[in-house]
Amino acid sequence: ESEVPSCIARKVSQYSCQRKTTLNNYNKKFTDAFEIMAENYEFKENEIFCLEFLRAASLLKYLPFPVTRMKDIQGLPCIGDQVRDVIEEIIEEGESSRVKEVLNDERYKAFKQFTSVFGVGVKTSEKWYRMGLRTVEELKADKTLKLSKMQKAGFLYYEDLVSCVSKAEADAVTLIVKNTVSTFLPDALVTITGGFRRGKKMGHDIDFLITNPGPREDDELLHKVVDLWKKQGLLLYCDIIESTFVEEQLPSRKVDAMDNFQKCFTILKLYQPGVDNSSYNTSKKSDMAEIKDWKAIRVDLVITPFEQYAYALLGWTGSREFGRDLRRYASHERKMILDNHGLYDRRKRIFLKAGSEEEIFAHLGLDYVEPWERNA
Ligand code: 8DG
Ligand code: MN
Ligand code: MN
Repeated sequence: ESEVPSCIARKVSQYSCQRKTTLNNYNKKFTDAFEIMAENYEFKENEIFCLEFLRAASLLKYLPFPVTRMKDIQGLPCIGDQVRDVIEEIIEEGESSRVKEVLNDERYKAFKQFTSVFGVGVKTSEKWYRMGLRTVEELKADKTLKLSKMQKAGFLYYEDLVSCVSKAEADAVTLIVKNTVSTFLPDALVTITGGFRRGKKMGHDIDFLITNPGPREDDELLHKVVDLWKKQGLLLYCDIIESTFVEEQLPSRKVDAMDNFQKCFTILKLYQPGVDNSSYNTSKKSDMAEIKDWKAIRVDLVITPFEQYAYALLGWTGSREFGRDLRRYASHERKMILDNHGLYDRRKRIFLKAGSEEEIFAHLGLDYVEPWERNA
């Protein structure tokens, strides 16, 4: 008994919200392969197979040991036939022929490039692929493409946006966001969420939740913040989505619910302290391009009413898979509906209030999982 890892001695839950998943992944070889398979199915809009591989990836990220034999995955949930085949190939051959096929697939390669542009999803990629386009270079060169404002920004800042955001950059942006918000609402609470709250050292963007304790709400806050950044020349792109929240409305039962908070998807200009332009500005710069001393960074800002803050925090902290499983667990195991605004008990027909994430886990009858253990 003492030699058997606890995750095997006890039955492993099929729900990632009942598992603790840190960033120590002993099975990257497998989970990278699964994520490529999942992405390919996402491009094909096959949600079922996509989720099958994402769930398997989450499960292997949780295992506290590297899988080396088929026996290691015996009795574990979330391992379907397709997943098992890929695992078997990787164990035996060191790599999977099915994954290699995907990586060499013309459609996958094109979609992978297209969707790396901010504002480009599967639908747009499909259209461009049918037009015979294959690479981002071809997209950039094609002046006949009708682009949204978002996609235009996506191409304009492409190189910066595909290079990941570091923890140091996230810290620098946090200071800017906190400073700006506090000039308008000194008591407002600004919290970093998303991957950085889970302890990641890199991200594709930086996510913030903003709330004002107490009764006062300010619908104008977000507009004031972005207006100031605009004036300061820091705002490269901004799309404000107004709140569509309706009181008393039942939480959304969709598994991948987007919420109804007022929010803003932005691209900010972050000046980089390391880069010094001054010597270039004084010397002969006629034949010398000025060094770019800033980086474009994707920043999401979400405004929440104070009573919904804990639910918003839980939802926006992710991971995506963790959030999906929380909602699935709530509805399948507890007859409750969870979304980023609240938790509804269908048996008691009441909304359950929560002032902290701990209280939400308690409402659901789940052990608390720390943010850094939600990397499912
Ligand atoms: P990354 O940026 O480091 O790549 O990862 P992430 O921080 O985990 O992903 P994200 O796409 O920035 O989203 C953060 C979490 O927020 C994610 O678990 C899903 C959740 N989320 C919501 N609502 C919405 C929404 O409207 N849009 C997006 N993109 N994410 C949302 O709860
Ligand atoms: Mn993020
Ligand atoms: Mn985000």
